[in-house]
This record gives sequence, C-alpha cells and structure tokens, in this order.
Amino acid sequence: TDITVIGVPLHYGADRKGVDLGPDAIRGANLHERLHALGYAVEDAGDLRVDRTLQPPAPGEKLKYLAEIARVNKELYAAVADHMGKGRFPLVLGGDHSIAIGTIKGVLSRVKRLGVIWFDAHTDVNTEATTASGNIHGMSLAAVLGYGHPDLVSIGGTDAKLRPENVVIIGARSVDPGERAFLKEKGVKVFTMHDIDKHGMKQVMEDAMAIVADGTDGVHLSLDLDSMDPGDAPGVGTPVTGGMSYRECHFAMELLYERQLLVSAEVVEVNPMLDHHNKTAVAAVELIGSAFGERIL
Ligand code: DIR
Ligand code: MN
Ligand code: MN
Ligand code: MN
Repeated sequence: TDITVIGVPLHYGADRKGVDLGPDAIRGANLHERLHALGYAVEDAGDLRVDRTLQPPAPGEKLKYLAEIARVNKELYAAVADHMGKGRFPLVLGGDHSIAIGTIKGVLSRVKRLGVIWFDAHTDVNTEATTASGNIHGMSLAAVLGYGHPDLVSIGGTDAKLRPENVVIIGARSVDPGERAFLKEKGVKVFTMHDIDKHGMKQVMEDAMAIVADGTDGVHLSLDLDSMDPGDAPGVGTPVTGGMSYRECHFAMELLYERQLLVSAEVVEVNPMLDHHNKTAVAAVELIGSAFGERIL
C-alpha cells in the first residue's frame, strides 16, 4: 500500500480555534517516520487551503460557516477521489470532524459499497433541524448518510451513498435527543461505552467488523480523538469523561489491522492549543501506527 497524507486545517465545523493546527501537530509527532518504518511509501499532498478571514456567524445560526465548510469538503472529496483513483490509501488529517463529508464522499466515488467504523464520544448525526450548537462537525455522519442541508448532502454527487446498515459507531457517550431518534430510525449500530464495559473491546470490535465487512468492498476508519478518554487525549475541543482507555483504542486499531479491511482513514479533532505537550497528537500517531500494522514483537 502507498499512502497519501492530506491535511485539512479546518476549525469552522467545531467553531473553536486550534483544531486547524491538528495536521501539523500530527505530522510533528512523526507520522511519516512511523509509517516509513512500517515499510509504506508515503507521499504528503500538503494541506487544503482554508479561508482564515471569515466573520463570526449570527447568534442562533444552525449551520455555522456552511459555505466555507462545503467548499473545503468539495475540494477534499476531489483530492481523495483522485489519490484513490491512483490506487493510493488516503490518510486525511483534521481538522474538525466535518471533513468526514469530503473524505467519505471521495472514498465512495471509488468504493461503492463502503463500510465505515466511526470512533467518537458523539454520534455526529445532527441536522440543522436537531442541532443545539449549530456546529457542522456534529452533522457529518448524517450528511454522508444523505440527511441534512443539500449543500452538504450533495457534495461529490448523490448517487454513491453510505448505507446505515454499513456503519458502526464505537465509544459513544454523549448523544443528543434528536440523534438518538435518528440512530434508531435509520438503524445505525452504536457500540456505546456501556457495551465496551460490558463485553470488552475484543468482542465489540469483532461484532463491529462483522457488520462493516458484510456486503461491502472496503472499510473507512473515521477516528475522532475525543473517543479516547480525556485523560489520555486532552487535546480535543469537546472532551467527554468516561472514554476508551489508551489501551482499548490501541487494541482496537491492532484488531482492525489484523482483519485488513481498511481502504482509507481520517484522524480528526486533535487540538494542539488544548493539548498537553502534544500528547493527543502523539496518541493519534501511535494509533495510526497500530492500524497500519505496528506490533510489539
Ligand atoms: C454535539 C457535539 N452533539 C453537537 N458534537 C461533537 O454539537 O452536535 N461532535 N462534539 O464531535
Ligand atoms: Mn466527531
Ligand atoms: Mn466527537
Ligand atoms: Mn502499537
């Protein structure tokens, strides 16, 4: 596998500065060196350009910074589609989680029947009708499933669509009322922290991978670092206590590698301005290492 790294220094989806510094913090934690050591050929496509000059939205706005988020995601869609078309593995560095729209639509243009494993403290299935925050990073999974504002849903065209039965969310512990209804109605499988406590990460990952591998031609990993416990990953904009331990996350990534399902991945919500000594970016790179085959012996 040849890997292409794409940085997306976008913070508008979280409406909180610092997460735009995520791509360089992750690179700075020796991402390339780590992947090279595992034997991969890595090319870095650099960062997509983001307008830094936008005025703050009006109070109560339900789709904050929609135009710029849609524009950047369209570019990301095209970049991911392009690199995948050349047979490369796209590794996208966020940025906030709204970039999952561009990444996943790009992957869907090459892998029609796609599974998605979404690690997150949240479930990101709000729409402008249910959001309390107006932050689009809480709407990206709904958008790729075909729900939400047309400017988000239509990115990369609407023929290739992610199907709810091919998605699993792992690590959830903060779900809004509207999201709860959405997940139930659409039938998206969620493995909450309760499930991890009860069954253990090994069982959860076996069940999750069986779901996303069933009837699909490849799986995308969407890794929101706030899925990890804030003690292990403090550098995130919306920390929620009671998350997956460092070991649980690490083990989950190792199990993912063993099954050889991944065709693409993204790592999001690393915020160096809130971090302690780049701990969260370092953890992100260690998790990527495990997902790409790093082993102790
Ligand atoms: C919340 C938080 N559900 C929202 N979402 C976050 O704003 O829609 N997602 N932080 O990562
Ligand atoms: Mn998220
Ligand atoms: Mn989250
Ligand atoms: Mn490891």
